[in-house]
Amino acid sequence: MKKQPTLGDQLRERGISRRTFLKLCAVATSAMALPPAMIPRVAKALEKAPRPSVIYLSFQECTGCLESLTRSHDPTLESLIFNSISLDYQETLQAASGTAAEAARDEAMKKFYGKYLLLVDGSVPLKDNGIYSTIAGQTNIETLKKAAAGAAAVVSVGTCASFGGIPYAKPNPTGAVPISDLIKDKPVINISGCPPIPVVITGVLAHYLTFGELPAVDSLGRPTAFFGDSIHDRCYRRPFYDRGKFAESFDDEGARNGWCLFRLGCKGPTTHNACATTKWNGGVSFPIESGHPCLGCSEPNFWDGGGFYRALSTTTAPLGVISGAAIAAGAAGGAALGAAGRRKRAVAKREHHVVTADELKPKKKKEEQS
Ligand code: FSX
Repeated sequence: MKKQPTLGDQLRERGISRRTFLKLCAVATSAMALPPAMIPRVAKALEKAPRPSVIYLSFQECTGCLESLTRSHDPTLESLIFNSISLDYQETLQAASGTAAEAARDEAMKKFYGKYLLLVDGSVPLKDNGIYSTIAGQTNIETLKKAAAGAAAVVSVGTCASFGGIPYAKPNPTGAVPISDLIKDKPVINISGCPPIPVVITGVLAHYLTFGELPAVDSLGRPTAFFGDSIHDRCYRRPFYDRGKFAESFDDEGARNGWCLFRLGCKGPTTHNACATTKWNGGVSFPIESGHPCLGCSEPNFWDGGGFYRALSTTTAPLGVISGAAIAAGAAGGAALGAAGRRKRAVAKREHHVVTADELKPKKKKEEQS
């Protein structure tokens, strides 16, 4: 039987030098959020890695996820991924159309049965037997179940595929559900975000290429390397929050001084993603750095989670009370998060609960209370 060429064989065939290969490995290592000491191990694993077949399906979505992936801000990593996988079906990118496209997908599914990686973006409509989204006469439910049956693992790309996203928002007219509601017998990883961060998608793919398995995930099935911290945890405006300095409108002194956007509705404290560290557009910036609050697009129910410009805490207490508390906390010399608040935040971070500013505010010292 003919030996399948490894990734190393293929890169050599394309004239990629050892030096360039090691550079690619360094980029992939950093994209996987691994320390530089891992570069030799990554190089060894990638050298021997087989070239996996990837089938990419799109259901109820806006194509923002694919736009994001193809604009990965690291062209080196993007080319590594696209050179290293065999992208056997992707409706938007493939040259084939009509029957030929479906035939190519069926062929790849047959040839690599049990081995291909299935990427899916968009949610799946269940209402009225799934008639609200069909491709080539097949409902999304049928297409997904058929493709997932032969997949080694499934990657839900974007919030629609991970948690339902926009189609799932009330009143959810198509009965949309996320992929993990339908696929129970395969590993499913969620790369949420509307759209997801390109380097997070490529980082997960690089991990799969290197180690032949999906990376470790959090309680919502997201890779912990990228979703382990909240935006608030890593936000460069965090010191202003801790000192109780908030922008009150988009054009006030606070906004001009780059103060915390919490009172303008920032969902950073309850949102887990890597925007504050990887940033967007080649590491240029991210929404908060551009002066806009985080919308919380990588969390479940983000459309139905309250107004984008309403402060998180207003659901549990009047804004004035919260602001007063936060400002009082700031006056306490930057130690806004008391021990109880820190404990609460640590538990919330671990379990991804929603924590309001009320719960984070420091408890009054005993002598102050008496
Ligand atoms: Fe959803 Fe993606 Fe938002 Fe759009 O494919 S996560 S609507 S960016 O395109 O699915």
